[in-house]
Amino acid sequence: MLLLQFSTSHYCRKVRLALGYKKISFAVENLTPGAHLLRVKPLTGLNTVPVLLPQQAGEPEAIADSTAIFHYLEQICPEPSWQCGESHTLQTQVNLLEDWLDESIGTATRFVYYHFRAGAGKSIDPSLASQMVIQVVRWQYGITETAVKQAQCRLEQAMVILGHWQDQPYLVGNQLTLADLTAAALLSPLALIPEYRQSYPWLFHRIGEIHHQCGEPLPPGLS
Ligand SMILES: N[C@@H](CCC(=O)N[C@@H](CS)C(=O)NCC(=O)O)C(=O)O
Repeated sequence: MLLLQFSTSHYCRKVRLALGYKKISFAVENLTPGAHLLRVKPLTGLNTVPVLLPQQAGEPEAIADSTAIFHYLEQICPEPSWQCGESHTLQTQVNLLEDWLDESIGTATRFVYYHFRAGAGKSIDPSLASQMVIQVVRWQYGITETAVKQAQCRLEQAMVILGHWQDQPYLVGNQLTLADLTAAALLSPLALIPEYRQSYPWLFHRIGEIHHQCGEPLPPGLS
């Protein structure tokens, strides 16, 4: 299996956690943002990574989108499972959480993270090359002051919604699910931002636990 990725992308981290949890061996091909289109678009018709290439006869050539990759991995490798057994109600909760984290919270994290890296967190890498990449990303996604404020509000609400993670190891039911993997990956960029580290220590504790469980190196800020 080959994972086409950006090494810093939290959506690619989500897939690495899933592969690690299932103990599926894989190689990565790190792409350069911008130039990645030449590699990815002919395979999937989309602009985004992660893209998984199963590289096996009889399997699809390429699977785009982290959620579709999760479904594919569950199909080819059911154990260890990340489903909620027979409970349709719990599985629905997992699916809703995963979709919300993917569509809303992963984006909010991106906005807050790149805003931080361009301002108070500039010292993490003040090099011209890094700051140029950050400015391009801000332009590409429309990361303005107003949009960042909205994203911060969404994250504040998310911490309330996910608050029960403080007291229990899993977001839904009593085993690890897609919701835990998705939250651990898509909130991980916040580990570099002191305000979040101070306000939500439990979140980073859970993110660390899940990375250990999946054999994935900790994200920057926690390593
Ligand atoms: N919903 C998608 C989101 C993936 C995504 O946003 N990927 C970003 C990197 S974090 C990307 O490839 N951006 C490049 C672009 O849009 O050109 C997924 O879950 O795979």
